[in-house]
Amino acid sequence: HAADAHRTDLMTITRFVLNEQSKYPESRGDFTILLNHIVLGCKFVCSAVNKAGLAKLIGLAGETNVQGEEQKKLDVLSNEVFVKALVSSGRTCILVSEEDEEATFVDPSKRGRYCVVFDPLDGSSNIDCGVSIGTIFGIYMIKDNHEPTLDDVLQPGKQMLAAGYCMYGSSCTLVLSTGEGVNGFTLDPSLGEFILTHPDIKIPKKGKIYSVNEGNAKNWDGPTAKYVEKCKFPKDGSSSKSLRYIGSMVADVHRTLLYGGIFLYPADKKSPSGKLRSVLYEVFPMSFLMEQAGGQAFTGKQRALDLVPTKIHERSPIFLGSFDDVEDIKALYAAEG
Ligand code: AHM
Ligand code: MG
Repeated sequence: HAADAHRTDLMTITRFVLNEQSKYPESRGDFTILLNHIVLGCKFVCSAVNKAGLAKLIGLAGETNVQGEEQKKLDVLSNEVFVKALVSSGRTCILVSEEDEEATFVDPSKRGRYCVVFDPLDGSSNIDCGVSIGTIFGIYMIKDNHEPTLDDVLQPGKQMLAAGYCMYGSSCTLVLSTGEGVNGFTLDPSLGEFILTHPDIKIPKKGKIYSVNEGNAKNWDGPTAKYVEKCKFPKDGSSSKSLRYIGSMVADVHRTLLYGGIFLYPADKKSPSGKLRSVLYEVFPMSFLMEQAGGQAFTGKQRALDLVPTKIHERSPIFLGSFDDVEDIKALYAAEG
């Protein structure tokens, strides 16, 4: 059809969220405004990431610019962009960023009821070789009009109102859940708008891919080692799984969500609370999305979203993905006792 050549009824992310929020009569548009500011941050970072290679080529990175200021590293720049966008939304009260040791308490004059936890640019060590990187975020709301404290963000992931990530890859994709399923939007660079391209994402019940840094195998615990062995040498006659590991959590989780399978960042004998993944701004948002898409997320001990963090930069092992695949690793940990 000629008419199909130009889609004229575009579902932008703003329109989508406005529609969703209008189901709640008490909604005053605050969430939509907050989300618009997050989207702005994502567009800014997308544009900066796309220019990163060029900046290097013309000798900007790490050097001083015309104003005599040192060129900011992209992760530092991204953090500043998100902090400013979130504060200026007038809808936030507490911000927790991977880049900042302390939480930011928003000035009372600009305060709202949302708390945002985020990793502004995850996987930034991948920038120089052009591998996909991303922003991850989770959103809580403080209960009543009390003075915000850290306890408002030290909440289990199941209390999140919304979570999402933006992947800066071959295209710029924003995946979002407000607790009613998962939807994916792709940035149309010519419009500067995120358009709904992946409505109601459901993760396959079982997948054919496992994703883990196998270089750490010597430090794995029994259940993880057994699970990966089973992926490679299944004893039940099923075919072995493929290994895919990008080393960029957003990209590895995005593939897992769309194609199915399992992503593992297991415990490590050498550093039991060592690198692992951050609870607030990595484990919780990704687990929230997985569950909303019909998958599961497990820490090795419990449902990931039940974890109660005791500090803002707390870390945890994580196993997430297709329902049946996570079920298998849960069984191995249960057998261990
Ligand atoms: P970063 O926080 O230093 O940017 O690293 C985060 C990245 C994640 O995106 C990815 O899942 C993980 O580090 C990979 O870690 P490893 O190199 O241990 O496999
Ligand atoms: Mg990170």
